[in-house]
Parts: sequence; structure tokens; C-alpha cells
Amino acid sequence: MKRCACLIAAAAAALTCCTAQAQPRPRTDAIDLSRAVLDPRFMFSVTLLPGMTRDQFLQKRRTEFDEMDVNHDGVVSSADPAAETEIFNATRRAGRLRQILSADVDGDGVVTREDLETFLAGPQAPLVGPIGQVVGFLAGPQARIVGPGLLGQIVGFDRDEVMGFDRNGDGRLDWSELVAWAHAGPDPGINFAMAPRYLVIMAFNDDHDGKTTWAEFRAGVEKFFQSVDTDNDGTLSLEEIEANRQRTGYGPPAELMRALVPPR
Ligand SMILES: [Ca+2]
Ligand SMILES: [Ca+2]
Ligand SMILES: [Ca+2]
Ligand SMILES: [Ca+2]
Repeated sequence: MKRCACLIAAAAAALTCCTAQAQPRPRTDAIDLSRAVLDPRFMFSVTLLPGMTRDQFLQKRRTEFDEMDVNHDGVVSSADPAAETEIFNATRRAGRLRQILSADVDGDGVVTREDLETFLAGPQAPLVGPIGQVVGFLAGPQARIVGPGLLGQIVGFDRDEVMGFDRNGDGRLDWSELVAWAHAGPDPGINFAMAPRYLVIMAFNDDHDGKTTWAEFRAGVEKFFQSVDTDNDGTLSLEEIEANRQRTGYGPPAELMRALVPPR
């Protein structure tokens, strides 16, 4: 049943667009997913299941709220994407340091030009960078054909670029210089403050104090559940979920729910 639930949620999110186009709906002709993901009704509707109780629905939303409360201060605010950005960047820098420390072949905590030359000529070079990890062929015979020089660039070790961080020109990258190199990694440009789930939760900041409390979010969540649970028995039926889909355009289509959760 749990597996079915996951399947339905995933399939519903993927199929909402298709089915929305296949069947007439009162609101729109097609769902613009880039806008839909910012609509709380979309986020809530794709997880609806026949038999889901009010408590189960609330628990799902509580989990989403807690995941967004990255700094665990009990509210969702701009401090949370800021904290997420810091953690993400720290992880990225740690990955870069792990990479460059792989070239410290004599293990003295300093990367010299000789270290780099030795490392890039060795069999481990293709195994270092993220590309090398993802694309297995780099560790295979093709990698030998490419050669260590180009491999050095592929895995992010352009020796001249790396040694450009030797600020005092002693031919060695000490810890502060290695950290500077880690900081200089390419910015993937991820803006956590634009994450749809964060923006949806912030939309429930009714008193406009810059923070959404669980009480504020829960009030909106309960209002939505009540709008779907039209017979007010605390449990969602297939018919109620389908009626919600007809009203909002969002949620698992009835045929999908019937296929994955046969009526008992
Ligand atoms: Ca927080
Ligand atoms: Ca060294
Ligand atoms: Ca608030
Ligand atoms: Ca009901």
C-alpha cells in the first residue's frame, strides 16, 4: 500500500499535465507546471490518496514544513534558504578539497607542482573528479587514450590553474591556498530561496512578519483538506479527490487511482 502511495504521488505529478489536456476541465486548458508548483493546491493535491485521513494529510505537510525549517528554529523564513545555501556551499567546498587533496601524493598536507605532475600521470587521476565518478568510461581504456594532460582538465585539475593559487610563489599549495582554490569552484547557481516548496510555505505567512509558523501553515493545510473532504468525515474518498481535480485541475486522475489502489 505504501509503495502504491508513492507510485500514485509520483505518477500523478507526472501525469497531471497529460490528463489535464486529455479531459475538459473548468479552470484551464493546460497546466503550466512552472506556475503550478507555486500553487499550494498543486503541492497538496498530488499527494492525495483514497482513504487518506486528515491526520495522515497533516503529517505529510508537517514533514514538508520541518524539511524546509533548515535551521530548526520552528519557523520557515528567509534564514532557512540562507542556511541551506551555506550548507550546500560548504559541502561543495569540501568536495573540491577532497579532490585537490587526492593530489597530495606524499601526504604532507601540501600540494606541490611535483605532486600534481605525479598524480595526473597516475592511474588514479580519472577517479577523482565528479565527472570521473559519474562517467565510468573515464576509468577504462578510453581514459588512457585521452591521456593524463586532458584528464587533468576533465577532472578539474588544470595544473597551471591550480598552481595559480600559489599566492606566495613557493611552488607549494599550503592549506590556506588549497582552501582558496576550493572557494573558487564554479557556482552552480542554485537559489534555494526560489525553491517552490519554500515559496509555497512562505505564502501562508498571514501576518506578514517574514516567518511562517506551523500554526499559520497548518491553518491553510486544514482549510484545503476541508475543501476536499466535502462530506466532512475526515477521510478522502476517490470521488472527493476526483472532484478536487475537476475544481483545481490538480491531483491524481481517477483512472490512475483505480488502477493502483483497487476498491476493496
Ligand atoms: Ca527556520
Ligand atoms: Ca604534498
Ligand atoms: Ca508569520
Ligand atoms: Ca470524506
